[in-house]
Amino acid sequence: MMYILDFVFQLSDMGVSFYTGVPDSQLKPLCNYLMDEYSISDNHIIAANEGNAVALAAGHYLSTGNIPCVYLQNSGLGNIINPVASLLNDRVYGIPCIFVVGWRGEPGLKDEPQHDFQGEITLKLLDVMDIAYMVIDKDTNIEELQHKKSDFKVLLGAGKSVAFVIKKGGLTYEKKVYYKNKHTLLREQIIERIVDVANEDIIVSTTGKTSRELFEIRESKGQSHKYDFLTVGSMGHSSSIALGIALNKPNKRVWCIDGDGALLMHMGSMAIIATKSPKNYVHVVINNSAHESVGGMPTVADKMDLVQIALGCGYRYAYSVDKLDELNCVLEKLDEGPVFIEVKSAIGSRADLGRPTTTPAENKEAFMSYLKECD
Ligand SMILES: Cc1ncc(C[n+]2csc(CCOP(=O)(O)OP(=O)(O)O)c2C)c(N)n1
Repeated sequence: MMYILDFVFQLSDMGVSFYTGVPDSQLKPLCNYLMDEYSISDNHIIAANEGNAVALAAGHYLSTGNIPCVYLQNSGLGNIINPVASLLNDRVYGIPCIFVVGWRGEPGLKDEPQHDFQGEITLKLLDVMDIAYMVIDKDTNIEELQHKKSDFKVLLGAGKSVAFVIKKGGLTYEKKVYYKNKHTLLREQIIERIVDVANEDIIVSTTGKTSRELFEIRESKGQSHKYDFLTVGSMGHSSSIALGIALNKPNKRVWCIDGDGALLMHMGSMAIIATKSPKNYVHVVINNSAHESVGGMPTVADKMDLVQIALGCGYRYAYSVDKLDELNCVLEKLDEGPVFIEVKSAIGSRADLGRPTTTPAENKEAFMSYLKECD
Protein backbone atom coordinates (compact mmCIF):
# COMPACT_ATOMS: atom_id res chain seq x y z
CA MET A 1 0.00 0.00 0.00
CA MET A 2 1.46 3.32 -0.98
CA TYR A 3 0.73 6.62 0.64
CA ILE A 4 -0.40 9.07 -2.01
CA LEU A 5 2.13 11.76 -1.11
CA ASP A 6 4.99 9.28 -1.59
CA PHE A 7 3.52 8.22 -4.91
CA VAL A 8 3.07 11.75 -6.31
CA PHE A 9 6.51 12.68 -5.03
CA GLN A 10 7.93 9.94 -7.24
CA LEU A 11 5.83 11.18 -10.16
CA SER A 12 7.11 14.70 -9.70
CA ASP A 13 10.66 13.34 -9.58
CA MET A 14 9.91 11.86 -13.01
CA GLY A 15 9.00 15.36 -14.19
CA VAL A 16 5.24 15.47 -13.69
CA SER A 17 3.57 18.76 -12.80
CA PHE A 18 0.38 18.37 -14.84
CA TYR A 19 -2.39 15.82 -14.30
CA THR A 20 -5.45 15.10 -16.40
CA GLY A 21 -7.84 12.18 -16.59
CA VAL A 22 -11.26 10.78 -15.80
CA PRO A 23 -12.01 9.85 -12.17
CA ASP A 24 -12.17 6.29 -10.94
CA SER A 25 -13.31 4.87 -7.61
CA GLN A 26 -10.17 2.74 -7.28
CA LEU A 27 -8.05 5.86 -7.84
CA LYS A 28 -10.00 7.87 -5.26
CA PRO A 29 -6.84 8.52 -3.18
CA LEU A 30 -5.17 10.13 -6.23
CA CYS A 31 -8.31 11.96 -7.46
CA ASN A 32 -9.12 13.30 -4.01
CA TYR A 33 -5.51 14.35 -3.43
CA LEU A 34 -5.45 16.19 -6.77
CA MET A 35 -8.75 17.97 -6.02
CA ASP A 36 -7.49 18.86 -2.56
CA GLU A 37 -4.09 20.07 -3.74
CA TYR A 38 -4.87 21.66 -7.11
CA SER A 39 -8.67 21.69 -7.47
CA ILE A 40 -9.30 22.24 -11.21
CA SER A 41 -6.45 24.48 -12.34
CA ASP A 42 -3.41 24.75 -14.57
CA ASN A 43 -2.03 21.66 -12.81
CA HIS A 44 -5.13 19.49 -12.95
CA ILE A 45 -7.96 19.14 -15.46
CA ILE A 46 -10.69 16.48 -15.44
CA ALA A 47 -11.20 15.62 -19.11
CA ALA A 48 -14.41 14.68 -20.92
CA ASN A 49 -12.99 11.26 -21.80
CA GLU A 50 -9.71 9.45 -21.48
CA GLY A 51 -8.75 9.99 -25.14
CA ASN A 52 -9.22 13.72 -24.66
CA ALA A 53 -7.00 13.52 -21.60
CA VAL A 54 -4.21 11.96 -23.68
CA ALA A 55 -4.50 14.70 -26.31
CA LEU A 56 -4.54 17.41 -23.66
CA ALA A 57 -1.48 15.82 -22.08
CA ALA A 58 0.23 15.79 -25.49
CA GLY A 59 -0.46 19.50 -25.91
CA HIS A 60 0.98 20.09 -22.45
CA TYR A 61 4.16 18.22 -23.37
CA LEU A 62 4.51 19.99 -26.73
CA SER A 63 4.27 23.40 -25.12
CA THR A 64 6.31 22.79 -21.94
CA GLY A 65 8.54 19.78 -22.58
CA ASN A 66 7.29 18.42 -19.24
CA ILE A 67 6.02 14.87 -18.88
CA PRO A 68 2.28 14.78 -18.18
CA CYS A 69 0.31 12.26 -16.13
CA VAL A 70 -3.00 10.81 -17.33
CA TYR A 71 -5.16 8.87 -14.86
CA LEU A 72 -8.05 6.60 -15.74
CA GLN A 73 -10.03 3.53 -14.81
CA ASN A 74 -9.07 0.55 -16.97
CA SER A 75 -12.56 0.87 -18.57
CA GLY A 76 -11.13 3.92 -20.31
CA LEU A 77 -8.25 2.06 -21.99
CA GLY A 78 -10.36 1.68 -25.12
CA ASN A 79 -10.74 5.43 -25.31
CA ILE A 80 -6.97 6.00 -25.23
CA ILE A 81 -5.95 3.45 -27.85
CA ASN A 82 -6.33 5.79 -30.80
CA PRO A 83 -4.34 8.77 -29.45
CA VAL A 84 -1.74 6.43 -27.91
CA ALA A 85 -1.20 4.53 -31.17
CA SER A 86 -1.43 7.43 -33.59
CA LEU A 87 -0.18 10.40 -31.57
CA LEU A 88 2.02 9.41 -28.62
CA ASN A 89 3.71 6.33 -30.05
CA ASP A 90 7.40 6.73 -30.83
CA ARG A 91 6.83 5.71 -34.45
CA VAL A 92 4.63 8.81 -34.71
CA TYR A 93 5.51 11.80 -32.46
CA GLY A 94 7.16 9.99 -29.56
CA ILE A 95 5.40 11.97 -26.84
CA PRO A 96 6.06 10.52 -23.37
CA CYS A 97 3.25 10.21 -20.87
CA ILE A 98 2.83 8.53 -17.48
CA PHE A 99 -0.47 6.69 -17.06
CA VAL A 100 -2.02 5.76 -13.74
CA VAL A 101 -4.63 3.06 -14.34
CA GLY A 102 -7.18 1.83 -11.80
CA TRP A 103 -7.44 -1.95 -12.24
CA ARG A 104 -11.06 -2.95 -11.79
CA GLY A 105 -11.87 -6.60 -12.37
CA GLU A 106 -8.36 -7.77 -11.55
CA PRO A 107 -8.20 -11.54 -11.99
CA GLY A 108 -8.92 -13.41 -8.77
CA LEU A 109 -11.07 -10.66 -7.23
CA LYS A 110 -14.83 -10.60 -7.51
CA ASP A 111 -16.09 -7.50 -9.30
CA GLU A 112 -19.10 -6.48 -11.39
CA PRO A 113 -19.63 -8.27 -14.75
CA GLN A 114 -18.69 -5.20 -16.83
CA HIS A 115 -15.22 -5.24 -15.24
CA ASP A 116 -14.52 -8.92 -15.69
CA PHE A 117 -13.24 -9.12 -19.27
CA GLN A 118 -11.81 -5.59 -19.17
CA GLY A 119 -9.87 -6.60 -16.05
CA GLU A 120 -8.53 -9.71 -17.73
CA ILE A 121 -7.23 -7.83 -20.79
CA THR A 122 -5.85 -4.79 -18.96
CA LEU A 123 -2.16 -5.73 -18.95
CA LYS A 124 -2.43 -7.24 -22.43
CA LEU A 125 -3.80 -3.95 -23.75
CA LEU A 126 -0.86 -2.08 -22.23
CA ASP A 127 1.52 -4.59 -23.83
CA VAL A 128 -0.18 -4.15 -27.20
CA MET A 129 0.07 -0.37 -26.86
CA ASP A 130 3.81 -0.71 -26.07
CA ILE A 131 3.35 0.86 -22.65
CA ALA A 132 5.67 -0.61 -19.98
CA TYR A 133 3.96 -0.92 -16.61
CA MET A 134 4.41 -1.53 -12.93
CA VAL A 135 1.57 -3.05 -10.91
CA ILE A 136 1.07 -1.48 -7.50
CA ASP A 137 -0.80 -3.46 -4.87
CA LYS A 138 -1.17 -3.20 -1.13
CA ASP A 139 2.25 -4.81 -0.58
CA THR A 140 4.27 -2.61 -2.97
CA ASN A 141 6.81 -0.46 -1.16
CA ILE A 142 8.53 2.74 -2.09
CA GLU A 143 11.91 1.07 -2.74
CA GLU A 144 10.34 -1.08 -5.47
CA LEU A 145 8.84 2.01 -7.02
CA GLN A 146 12.13 3.90 -6.86
CA HIS A 147 13.84 0.98 -8.52
CA LYS A 148 11.31 0.88 -11.35
CA LYS A 149 11.55 4.62 -11.74
CA SER A 150 15.02 4.46 -13.22
CA ASP A 151 13.88 2.07 -15.99
CA PHE A 152 10.87 4.26 -16.63
CA LYS A 153 13.00 7.40 -16.89
CA VAL A 154 15.00 5.81 -19.70
CA LEU A 155 11.83 4.89 -21.58
CA LEU A 156 10.29 8.32 -21.09
CA GLY A 157 13.52 9.91 -22.32
CA ALA A 158 13.16 7.84 -25.50
CA GLY A 159 9.65 9.21 -26.10
CA LYS A 160 7.80 6.17 -24.80
CA SER A 161 4.93 6.04 -22.32
CA VAL A 162 4.77 4.06 -19.07
CA ALA A 163 1.99 3.09 -16.67
CA PHE A 164 1.36 2.37 -13.01
CA VAL A 165 -1.50 -0.10 -12.70
CA ILE A 166 -3.20 0.28 -9.33
CA LYS A 167 -4.81 -2.76 -7.75
CA LYS A 168 -7.49 -2.47 -5.07
CA GLY A 169 -5.97 -0.86 -1.98
CA GLY A 170 -2.74 0.03 -3.82
CA LEU A 171 -2.89 3.73 -2.90
CA THR A 172 -4.06 5.43 0.29
CA TYR A 173 -5.03 8.94 1.30
CA GLU A 174 -6.43 9.48 4.75
CA LYS A 175 -8.24 12.73 4.07
CA LYS A 176 -11.96 12.61 3.22
CA VAL A 177 -12.98 15.00 0.47
CA TYR A 178 -16.64 16.02 0.25
CA TYR A 179 -18.27 17.11 -2.98
CA LYS A 180 -21.54 19.00 -2.99
CA ASN A 181 -23.62 21.42 -5.06
CA LYS A 182 -26.60 23.67 -4.38
CA HIS A 183 -29.31 21.39 -5.75
CA THR A 184 -31.69 19.35 -3.65
CA LEU A 185 -33.42 16.81 -5.92
CA LEU A 186 -32.02 13.31 -5.47
CA ARG A 187 -31.20 11.22 -8.54
CA GLU A 188 -33.29 8.39 -7.13
CA GLN A 189 -36.35 10.68 -6.83
CA ILE A 190 -35.91 11.79 -10.44
CA ILE A 191 -35.61 8.24 -11.73
CA GLU A 192 -38.65 7.17 -9.74
CA ARG A 193 -40.70 9.98 -11.29
CA ILE A 194 -39.60 8.95 -14.78
CA VAL A 195 -40.44 5.30 -14.08
CA ASP A 196 -43.95 6.35 -13.02
CA VAL A 197 -44.54 8.47 -16.11
CA ALA A 198 -42.84 6.06 -18.52
CA ASN A 199 -45.24 3.27 -17.57
CA GLU A 200 -44.54 0.57 -20.18
CA ASP A 201 -42.09 2.66 -22.25
CA ILE A 202 -38.54 1.54 -22.90
CA ILE A 203 -35.77 2.94 -20.68
CA VAL A 204 -32.03 2.89 -21.34
CA SER A 205 -30.05 3.97 -18.27
CA THR A 206 -26.47 5.13 -18.00
CA THR A 207 -23.42 3.65 -16.28
CA GLY A 208 -22.95 3.82 -12.53
CA LYS A 209 -25.48 4.45 -9.81
CA THR A 210 -28.28 5.49 -12.22
CA SER A 211 -28.67 1.91 -13.43
CA ARG A 212 -28.32 0.55 -9.89
CA GLU A 213 -31.05 2.89 -8.66
CA LEU A 214 -33.35 2.10 -11.58
CA PHE A 215 -32.93 -1.61 -10.81
CA GLU A 216 -33.80 -1.09 -7.15
CA ILE A 217 -36.78 1.13 -7.94
CA ARG A 218 -38.25 -1.64 -10.13
CA GLU A 219 -37.64 -4.13 -7.31
CA SER A 220 -39.30 -1.91 -4.72
CA LYS A 221 -42.33 -1.37 -6.96
CA GLY A 222 -42.54 -5.09 -7.74
CA GLN A 223 -42.21 -4.26 -11.46
CA SER A 224 -40.50 -6.22 -14.20
CA HIS A 225 -36.99 -5.25 -15.32
CA LYS A 226 -37.89 -6.08 -18.92
CA TYR A 227 -38.51 -2.41 -19.81
CA ASP A 228 -34.98 -1.38 -18.93
CA PHE A 229 -31.61 -1.75 -20.57
CA LEU A 230 -28.96 -1.12 -17.94
CA THR A 231 -25.79 0.21 -19.58
CA VAL A 232 -23.55 -1.13 -16.83
CA GLY A 233 -20.33 -0.40 -18.74
CA SER A 234 -19.75 1.57 -21.93
CA MET A 235 -19.94 4.98 -20.28
CA GLY A 236 -21.33 7.68 -22.56
CA HIS A 237 -23.06 5.33 -24.96
CA SER A 238 -26.56 4.95 -23.46
CA SER A 239 -28.02 7.71 -25.62
CA SER A 240 -26.79 6.01 -28.81
CA ILE A 241 -28.10 2.61 -27.66
CA ALA A 242 -31.45 4.32 -27.07
CA LEU A 243 -31.27 5.90 -30.53
CA GLY A 244 -30.71 2.53 -32.17
CA ILE A 245 -33.77 1.19 -30.37
CA ALA A 246 -35.97 4.24 -30.98
CA LEU A 247 -35.36 4.11 -34.73
CA ASN A 248 -36.48 0.48 -34.87
CA LYS A 249 -39.41 0.75 -32.45
CA PRO A 250 -41.08 3.94 -33.69
CA ASN A 251 -44.37 3.15 -31.94
CA LYS A 252 -42.88 3.01 -28.48
CA ARG A 253 -41.42 5.89 -26.52
CA VAL A 254 -37.75 5.38 -25.64
CA TRP A 255 -36.18 7.19 -22.68
CA CYS A 256 -32.49 7.59 -22.13
CA ILE A 257 -31.61 8.40 -18.52
CA ASP A 258 -28.14 9.87 -18.83
CA GLY A 259 -25.58 11.45 -16.48
CA ASP A 260 -23.72 14.69 -17.14
CA GLY A 261 -20.32 12.94 -17.02
CA ALA A 262 -21.54 10.33 -19.48
CA LEU A 263 -23.12 12.97 -21.72
CA LEU A 264 -19.86 14.92 -21.85
CA MET A 265 -17.84 11.80 -22.54
CA HIS A 266 -19.36 11.26 -25.99
CA MET A 267 -21.31 14.43 -26.58
CA GLY A 268 -21.22 14.08 -30.36
CA SER A 269 -24.05 11.57 -30.00
CA MET A 270 -26.42 14.46 -29.27
CA ALA A 271 -25.91 15.78 -32.80
CA ILE A 272 -26.71 12.40 -34.32
CA ILE A 273 -29.81 11.89 -32.15
CA ALA A 274 -31.13 15.35 -32.97
CA THR A 275 -30.55 15.09 -36.70
CA LYS A 276 -32.06 11.57 -36.92
CA SER A 277 -34.91 13.25 -35.03
CA PRO A 278 -36.89 10.25 -33.70
CA LYS A 279 -40.30 11.46 -32.49
CA ASN A 280 -40.33 8.78 -29.78
CA TYR A 281 -37.04 9.81 -28.12
CA VAL A 282 -36.72 11.46 -24.68
CA HIS A 283 -33.23 12.24 -23.41
CA VAL A 284 -33.11 13.00 -19.69
CA VAL A 285 -29.79 14.14 -18.27
CA ILE A 286 -29.51 14.02 -14.51
CA ASN A 287 -27.01 16.79 -13.95
CA ASN A 288 -25.28 16.73 -10.57
CA SER A 289 -22.17 18.23 -12.25
CA ALA A 290 -20.20 15.38 -10.76
CA HIS A 291 -18.91 11.87 -11.38
CA GLU A 292 -20.92 10.82 -8.37
CA SER A 293 -20.73 7.07 -8.97
CA VAL A 294 -16.94 7.07 -8.56
CA GLY A 295 -16.67 9.56 -5.70
CA GLY A 296 -18.21 12.90 -6.70
CA MET A 297 -15.33 14.60 -8.53
CA PRO A 298 -16.61 17.52 -10.62
CA THR A 299 -17.58 17.73 -14.28
CA VAL A 300 -17.94 21.06 -16.07
CA ALA A 301 -21.67 20.59 -16.62
CA ASP A 302 -22.61 23.35 -14.16
CA LYS A 303 -20.82 25.83 -16.42
CA MET A 304 -22.69 24.84 -19.55
CA ASP A 305 -26.07 25.64 -21.05
CA LEU A 306 -27.23 22.16 -21.99
CA VAL A 307 -30.59 23.43 -23.26
CA GLN A 308 -28.84 25.68 -25.81
CA ILE A 309 -26.60 22.80 -26.83
CA ALA A 310 -29.58 20.47 -27.32
CA LEU A 311 -31.51 23.08 -29.30
CA GLY A 312 -28.39 23.91 -31.29
CA CYS A 313 -28.02 20.25 -32.21
CA GLY A 314 -31.64 20.17 -33.31
CA TYR A 315 -33.65 18.53 -30.50
CA ARG A 316 -37.29 19.57 -30.98
CA TYR A 317 -37.77 20.67 -27.36
CA ALA A 318 -35.31 21.22 -24.52
CA TYR A 319 -35.95 21.99 -20.85
CA SER A 320 -33.95 22.51 -17.71
CA VAL A 321 -35.55 21.97 -14.29
CA ASP A 322 -34.34 21.69 -10.73
CA LYS A 323 -37.52 21.04 -8.75
CA LEU A 324 -39.92 18.13 -8.66
CA ASP A 325 -42.98 20.21 -9.60
CA GLU A 326 -41.13 21.66 -12.61
CA LEU A 327 -40.11 18.16 -13.67
CA ASN A 328 -43.72 17.00 -13.29
CA CYS A 329 -44.88 19.88 -15.45
CA VAL A 330 -42.48 18.96 -18.26
CA LEU A 331 -43.29 15.26 -18.02
CA GLU A 332 -47.05 15.88 -18.11
CA LYS A 333 -46.95 17.83 -21.36
CA LEU A 334 -44.38 15.65 -23.13
CA ASP A 335 -44.55 16.35 -26.83
CA GLU A 336 -43.08 14.92 -30.00
CA GLY A 337 -39.38 14.13 -29.70
CA PRO A 338 -36.56 14.31 -29.69
CA VAL A 339 -37.05 15.98 -26.32
CA PHE A 340 -34.15 16.90 -24.05
CA ILE A 341 -34.66 17.37 -20.30
CA GLU A 342 -31.88 18.47 -17.98
CA VAL A 343 -32.71 17.78 -14.32
CA LYS A 344 -30.34 19.40 -11.91
CA SER A 345 -29.71 17.20 -8.92
CA ALA A 346 -27.79 16.92 -5.67
CA ILE A 347 -24.63 14.82 -5.33
CA GLY A 348 -25.25 11.70 -3.32
CA SER A 349 -27.05 8.42 -2.99
CA ARG A 350 -28.26 5.96 -0.40
CA ALA A 351 -25.46 4.34 1.58
CA ASP A 352 -27.14 0.93 1.21
CA LEU A 353 -27.62 1.12 -2.57
CA GLY A 354 -27.28 -2.37 -4.00
CA ARG A 355 -26.31 -3.69 -7.40
CA PRO A 356 -28.39 -5.52 -10.01
CA THR A 357 -28.99 -9.08 -8.89
CA THR A 358 -29.67 -10.31 -12.43
CA THR A 359 -26.89 -10.78 -14.97
CA PRO A 360 -26.41 -8.62 -18.08
CA ALA A 361 -27.32 -11.66 -20.18
CA GLU A 362 -30.62 -12.04 -18.31
CA ASN A 363 -31.24 -8.32 -18.70
CA LYS A 364 -30.64 -8.55 -22.47
CA GLU A 365 -32.88 -11.58 -22.90
CA ALA A 366 -35.87 -10.12 -21.04
CA PHE A 367 -35.38 -6.76 -22.74
CA MET A 368 -35.21 -8.22 -26.25
CA SER A 369 -38.31 -10.33 -25.64
CA TYR A 370 -40.13 -7.20 -24.52
CA LEU A 371 -38.92 -5.25 -27.56
CA LYS A 372 -40.30 -8.01 -29.79
CA GLU A 373 -43.75 -7.29 -28.32
CA CYS A 374 -43.35 -3.57 -29.02
CA ASP A 375 -44.12 -3.42 -32.75
C1 LIG B 1 -14.84 4.81 -20.22
C2 LIG B 1 -15.08 4.88 -18.74
N1 LIG B 1 -14.39 5.76 -18.00
C3 LIG B 1 -14.59 5.83 -16.66
C4 LIG B 1 -15.49 5.01 -16.06
C5 LIG B 1 -15.71 5.04 -14.53
N2 LIG B 1 -17.00 5.65 -14.22
C6 LIG B 1 -18.10 4.91 -13.95
S1 LIG B 1 -19.44 5.83 -13.59
C7 LIG B 1 -18.54 7.25 -13.75
C8 LIG B 1 -19.15 8.60 -13.47
C9 LIG B 1 -20.36 8.88 -14.26
O1 LIG B 1 -20.72 10.22 -14.04
P1 LIG B 1 -22.14 10.76 -14.49
O2 LIG B 1 -22.48 10.28 -15.84
O3 LIG B 1 -22.16 12.23 -14.28
O4 LIG B 1 -23.14 10.04 -13.49
P2 LIG B 1 -23.21 10.07 -11.87
O5 LIG B 1 -22.25 9.06 -11.41
O6 LIG B 1 -22.89 11.45 -11.43
O7 LIG B 1 -24.62 9.69 -11.60
C10 LIG B 1 -17.22 6.99 -14.11
C11 LIG B 1 -16.18 8.02 -14.34
C12 LIG B 1 -16.18 4.09 -16.88
N3 LIG B 1 -17.09 3.25 -16.38
N4 LIG B 1 -15.95 4.05 -18.19
